[in-house]
Amino acid sequence: MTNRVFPPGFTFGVATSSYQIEGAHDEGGRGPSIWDVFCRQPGKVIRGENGDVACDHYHRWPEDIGLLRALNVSAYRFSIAWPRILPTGFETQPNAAGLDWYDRFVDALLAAGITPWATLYHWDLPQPLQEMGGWPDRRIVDHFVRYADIVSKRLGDRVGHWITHNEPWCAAILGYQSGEHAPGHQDWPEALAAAHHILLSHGRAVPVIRANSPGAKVGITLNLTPGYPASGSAADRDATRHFDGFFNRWFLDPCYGRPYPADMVADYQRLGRLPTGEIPFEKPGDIEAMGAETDFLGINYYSRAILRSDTLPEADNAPRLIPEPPPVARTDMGWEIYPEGLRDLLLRVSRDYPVKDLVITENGAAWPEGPDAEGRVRDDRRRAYLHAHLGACLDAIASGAPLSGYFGWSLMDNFEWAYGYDKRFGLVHVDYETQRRTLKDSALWYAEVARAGALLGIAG
Ligand code: IFM
Repeated sequence: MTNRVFPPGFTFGVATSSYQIEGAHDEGGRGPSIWDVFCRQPGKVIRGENGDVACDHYHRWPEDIGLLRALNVSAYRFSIAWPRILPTGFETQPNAAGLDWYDRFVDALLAAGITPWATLYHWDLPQPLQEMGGWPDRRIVDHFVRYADIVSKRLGDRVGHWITHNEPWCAAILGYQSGEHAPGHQDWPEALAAAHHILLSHGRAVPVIRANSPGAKVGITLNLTPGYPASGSAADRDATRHFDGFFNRWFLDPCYGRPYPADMVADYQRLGRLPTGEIPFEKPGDIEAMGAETDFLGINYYSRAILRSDTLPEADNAPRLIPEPPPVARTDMGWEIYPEGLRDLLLRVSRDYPVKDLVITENGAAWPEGPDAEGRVRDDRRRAYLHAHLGACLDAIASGAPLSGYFGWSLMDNFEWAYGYDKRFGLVHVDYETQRRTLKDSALWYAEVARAGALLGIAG
């Protein structure tokens, strides 16, 4: 049993992103993003839902800052909508109304005693930049750096924590390979080029942000998923190696100045995802630029993967040591609940990479509970999920991981991308008809944890 008290100064926060909560899609001079366009294509998002209104945070932000205060969080992670700042991406002058909105918002957070953590890119690319070619086109790097420069110049005197990108794996792979996310392409070479340009734009933006925001902490957020072989067979171990390379190392290695993992380059060449020979999108100096020194690594953790080889018939493989997890141990997303994976991941990243500081920038679970007859939201499963994962954080800290903060996903129910409004990740329930917000039981419990700086029990 490890100490159940968090280290002094540990950051307790909650997180959101612009497209998922803001709404006001055509107000304040905002231009269309790839998500506005994607949502309007039939069959891409459940029931054709979109972020036009979402949680109407653009108008209701004072009330939402009240929610943050009720949660006792010391930090709030939000993202800036690129098309509010540069509506087409190509303007020479930024959109004043867009910058003003975030300026006021940051001032109000600070006045409420809440530290702003700003993410520059959480997937809402201005649509005209996609028409130029989007993330697979190398010119996007300069566009992102210019956008990062504009925003950090304006807010850098007050925002001291910057995250360049949220989950490059999702933006590249879901956006350009599986097509589940905007812009909905299905093309491996595009996806790998997109990943490269996202990571390069991160590395190039880091010194620009530092110059505009002296003393700021700058980092990137990766979604990492630890893989476990289903058995000790060579085939399952190899499947796990490949999964880890695809999901984790392809992104972690360049962020720490290492070339793309050689085993994965070979796999991608063998699978026809990369041509043989030189990596076509990588230019001299890119790896050094991508490895720009950061102050922290943001990790989003939700679940693990259990890998069973598909190169062997089941009967020829070794017996499973890790059985398929039962359906009951999953969230509404179908993701296995596996808090030990968070501890393992934190320790593995601290061992394998020269990280100075780790922050869980997202962790949470979707379940559908809404207010009962008394107006109370009894979301015991979410509370238990948070309790177990915060416990895993404490275990990792006790074993030496340099973890300094935890942001629950999400402040409130919101637009869950291709799942629309079906999946509710919020600590605060949102009634989308009335926009009424209700703190769930998990929020009331998390507020006490944040106040005490200790992992309180969940009985009762
Ligand atoms: O809602 C998303 C978020 O935008 C990025 N990370 C995962 C969350 C849950 O799917």
